[in-house]
Amino acid sequence: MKKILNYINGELVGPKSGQYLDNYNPSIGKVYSLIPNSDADDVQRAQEAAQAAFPEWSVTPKDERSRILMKLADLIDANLDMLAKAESVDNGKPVSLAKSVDIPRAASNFRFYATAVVQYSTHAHEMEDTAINYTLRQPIGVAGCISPWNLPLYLFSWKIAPALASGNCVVAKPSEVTPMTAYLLSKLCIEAGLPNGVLNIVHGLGPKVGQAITEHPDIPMISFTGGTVTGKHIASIAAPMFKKLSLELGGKNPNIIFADCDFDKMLSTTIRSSFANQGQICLCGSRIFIERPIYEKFKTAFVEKVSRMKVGNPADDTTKMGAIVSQSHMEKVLSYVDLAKDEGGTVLTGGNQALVDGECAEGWFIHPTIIEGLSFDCRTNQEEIFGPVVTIMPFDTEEEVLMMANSTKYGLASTVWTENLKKAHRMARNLHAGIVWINCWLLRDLRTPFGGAKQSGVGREGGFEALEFFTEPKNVCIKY
Ligand code: TXE
Repeated sequence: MKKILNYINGELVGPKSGQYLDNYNPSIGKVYSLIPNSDADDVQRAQEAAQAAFPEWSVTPKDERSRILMKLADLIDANLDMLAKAESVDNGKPVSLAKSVDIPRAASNFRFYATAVVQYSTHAHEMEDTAINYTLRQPIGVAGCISPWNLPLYLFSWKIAPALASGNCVVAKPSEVTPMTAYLLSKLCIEAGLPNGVLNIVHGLGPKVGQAITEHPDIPMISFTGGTVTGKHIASIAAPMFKKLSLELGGKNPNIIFADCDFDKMLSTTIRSSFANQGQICLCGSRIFIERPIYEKFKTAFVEKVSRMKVGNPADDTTKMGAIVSQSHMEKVLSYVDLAKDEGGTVLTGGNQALVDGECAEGWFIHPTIIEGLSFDCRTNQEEIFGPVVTIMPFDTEEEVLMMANSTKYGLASTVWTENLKKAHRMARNLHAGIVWINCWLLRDLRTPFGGAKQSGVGREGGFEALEFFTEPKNVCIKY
């Protein structure tokens, strides 16, 4: 069986313990490869390699760092088909999605930061005829990057690209649920000529490898994307150590549809924003609020289209919905459908495991699910489900929908559909969220700040925000 290996000091190596974990293909429900069950010893080796590489990498001219990251981006593009297939097998997402979104976006992340770092400039503050201050932004040392399973290579590269571009070395841990493309990336790093030790990838379980990275005294910054509970745990360790922390956590995003919207555009985008990647994107809109005059029209059209969505083999180009990432996650999502029924909800379509013929007969699939009849403050509408399950609710006024939209502990993203510009601006100002999409969804400009308010996280990624996170500002004051 194929063995995934760690990438430490430029070499592909097994874990010190010699132990491996099973890695599943969720669309067939079977183990298809093995992943290192690494521990604190492997993290220590990776940290030492990164620390040793730091003095040279941190003073390598930006143009040279940029050139290597550009080459890595080119290699990702050149291997698009292979990487997309691997991502689809590992995660369960349709190969067409991996090919059009995940893998191209991973290449864009490297390309974006390879160019951003050479465009980046710092501030100067002049005190009239007394003195001039200028800000130096220096790389810090070894960065710890911990990423989740939903957009494996996409979110992994979103962290390591700015960390490397700004001159840090990295110890990274991809999710143990979807380790494959990070492993394939390590081979491309070797091919791209990334110097030994600059990037180290340690595979394994969160409580072992992730914990060891978080606790390591010589890893002074942690960039994490994942669940809010894990984020809280990481913060409780990192904060007393005064580490720099960037936390991208969960969401329970509202999708607010006014009666004056462009109905057709709204409908097709709402299908995507509800069910792309089987609803396993932290930005998916899982609570859909519809202005009462178009509630019945929306419900009929939405249910009709969603009930015809093809759930099937992710390898098939016509599949719109692939497999859920793991059996335990499928069970968690389905338990929320039971909860919704207990809370008085009516399932309009879906609500159960989908059975797929052929080689996927044992796979973990769920029909896209729409539920109505729930109050905005019930658990189903307050807790993150992170699967293909949405609720629909009518509303009458802007004040009412804002109150319901802002009622959760999360504040990641939100979507508003209206042709009224003033209303759009009002909603954008009043929504408690790090991102507001008006008449669109997941339209991403990589220069913009990305992240959430409230329990959706701390700090922002994206654009120069990430370069600021991965550098230490130093003010130099010179008296005239
Ligand atoms: O996340 P975890 P999981 C949410 C979503 C999902 C839930 C759990 O609600 O159901 O999180 O998903 C590592 N110290 N999101 O299980 O456990 C872990 O190995 C250090 C939202 O994937 O938070 C993995 O690499 N690290 C989200 C990473 O943390 C630890 C995307 C994320 O795992 C650790 C995915 C520890 N003690 C899930 N324990 C988003 N916002 O994008 C685990 N990890």
